Amino acid sequence: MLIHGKWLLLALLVVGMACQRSVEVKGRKLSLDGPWQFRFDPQDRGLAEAWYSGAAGGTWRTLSVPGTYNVQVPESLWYQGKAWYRRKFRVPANWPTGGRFLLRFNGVALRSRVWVNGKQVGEHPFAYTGFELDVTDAVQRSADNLLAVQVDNKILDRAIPDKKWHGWWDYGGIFRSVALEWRPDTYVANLWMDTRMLKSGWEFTPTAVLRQHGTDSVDVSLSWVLRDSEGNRVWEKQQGVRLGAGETTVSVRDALNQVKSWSPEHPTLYNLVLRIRDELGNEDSLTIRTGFRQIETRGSKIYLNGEPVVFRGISRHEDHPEYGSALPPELHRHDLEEIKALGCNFIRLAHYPQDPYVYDLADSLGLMVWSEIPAWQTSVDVLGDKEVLEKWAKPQLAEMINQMRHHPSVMVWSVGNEFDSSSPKAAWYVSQTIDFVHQLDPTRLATFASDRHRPGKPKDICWPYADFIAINEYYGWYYGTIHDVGPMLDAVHKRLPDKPIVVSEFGAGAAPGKHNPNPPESGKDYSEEYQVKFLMTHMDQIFAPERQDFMSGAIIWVYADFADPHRVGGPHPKEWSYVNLKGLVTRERKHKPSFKAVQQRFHELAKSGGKNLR
Ligand code: ADA
Repeated sequence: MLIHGKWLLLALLVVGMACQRSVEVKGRKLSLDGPWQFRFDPQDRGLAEAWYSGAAGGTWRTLSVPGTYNVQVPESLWYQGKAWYRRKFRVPANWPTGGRFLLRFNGVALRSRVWVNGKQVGEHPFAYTGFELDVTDAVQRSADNLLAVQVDNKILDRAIPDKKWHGWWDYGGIFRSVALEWRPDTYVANLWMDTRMLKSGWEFTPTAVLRQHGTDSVDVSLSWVLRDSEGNRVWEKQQGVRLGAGETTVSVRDALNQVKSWSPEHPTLYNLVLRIRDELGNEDSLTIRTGFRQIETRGSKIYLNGEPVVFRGISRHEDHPEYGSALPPELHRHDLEEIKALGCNFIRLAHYPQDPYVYDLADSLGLMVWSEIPAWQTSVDVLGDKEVLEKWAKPQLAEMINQMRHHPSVMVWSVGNEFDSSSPKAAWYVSQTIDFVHQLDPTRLATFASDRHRPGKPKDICWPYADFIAINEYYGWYYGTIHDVGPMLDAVHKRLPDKPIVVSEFGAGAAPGKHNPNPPESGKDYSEEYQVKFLMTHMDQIFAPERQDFMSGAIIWVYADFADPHRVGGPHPKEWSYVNLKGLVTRERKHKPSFKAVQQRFHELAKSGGKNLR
């Protein structure tokens, strides 16, 4: 079990299984979190001067990992460029001989290269998905090893995200956990379970990726076991497979009558264990927490486990003044518990894959998840480039899906946010990426968030490719009045009557303590009262009984205020420069009045099945 800090251990004792990490490996694990040496490299000298080698002199300071240097070194808030981390580690003496050493990084922003003992062992171009490097050939067993990482948070021109990205801070550094893992030569590299509702009971398809490092084929026996949360065995299966060198994907399919489904109201979880044993008796196993769920669209509605579902959602960034993007587990837990208490059944992880622990929390608390790659307002010239699709979009989507697909809470994969979806280049991107997502994971919905819905402006032409229409709207903030939402939704529905619609963003800024007893109907008022009025009026229209046939929910922008390089000048309050103020809570998580107002409305909506009773 992977445990982060004392607090989680405590919580584990209190609520038992609800706090477990969702992936458990049988091998050995050495955490590499803690103090690392660190050095900025603004002139990009590190590579030529071999800062990855033990001989690299110069001044290195100590920074704690996970962390982001933009926050840990206050004068570097705006730093964009290269920086280096290094630390020593020793393989624990009691670890088995032979086998493989894997370095596992949960997130290094924005891009990274890794060396062990002076040898480059890999690189990773994406900030928000994890990566694993097989470092067996570089690691020494009974001496110190030097691990060095070059990071770079300079934004690239033709990439995802690209230079148009300014939606949140481009925090750099090793901002999520790092570990060294030992596994036998043949091991379970990934495990998930797809599920499908039958007339009675569920069909399920446990699937594993097995990795075999020898050159010859080996015979391996597989033992699959599914247990309920009390540890009772509800299903098992044995099988033999012959594995060649490299990766093999193995699936079994079966059906069960007596299992409970996963839903936000009853987030029932199961443990799936795959144990493998080779001819020589070497064993490995991987355990995941999983659940039985089905999300689908039929006509203009979304269905969860065969019943119409209405999303009561909120978006959330990974951001805090003290930690930047490197939130400690207790803060992730705090946020997701508050979001649940707000009456949400849905969370949009905006605008990038978040810490694996966030998905664990969503599984156990009962929050449906929207997970997205950071194609944030990406230029359509970039999105329309075949090379960008192959190098930045597909692999980033594949990493997100392969790393998070075992979570029963995940319902939506998003291919991006607010690019110019009225352009044919964007339509090509959306059709290609949504096809790709469906091929990889046919059990989830795929979409993107669109802002091309304003009357008289160029129209979205990408919606036909998406499983449902997701609309980011700010009527009464950036344009129009707070009363324009309903007519816009009706117009979109008229154009595409067979697609469900979800409002994927709506929000207004509120500066803490700013008051206006008579808030207006439009404009950037920034009072706490206007934020409440804006959100309530929008929800009146979105959840109106006459829109029930095509509306499947609303996702508020945003849970907490966050650092945003774009929020400066104009009507934006000076004392809140660089802070996006659309949170229901401040960056420090202090409630604004909107929190209570939304809580009351979401609880009413939960009771009425998503229909306004007012
Ligand atoms: C956009 C964007 C969000 C956020 C929001 C805002 O819709 O998708 O990331 O920046 O605007 O606050 O204006």
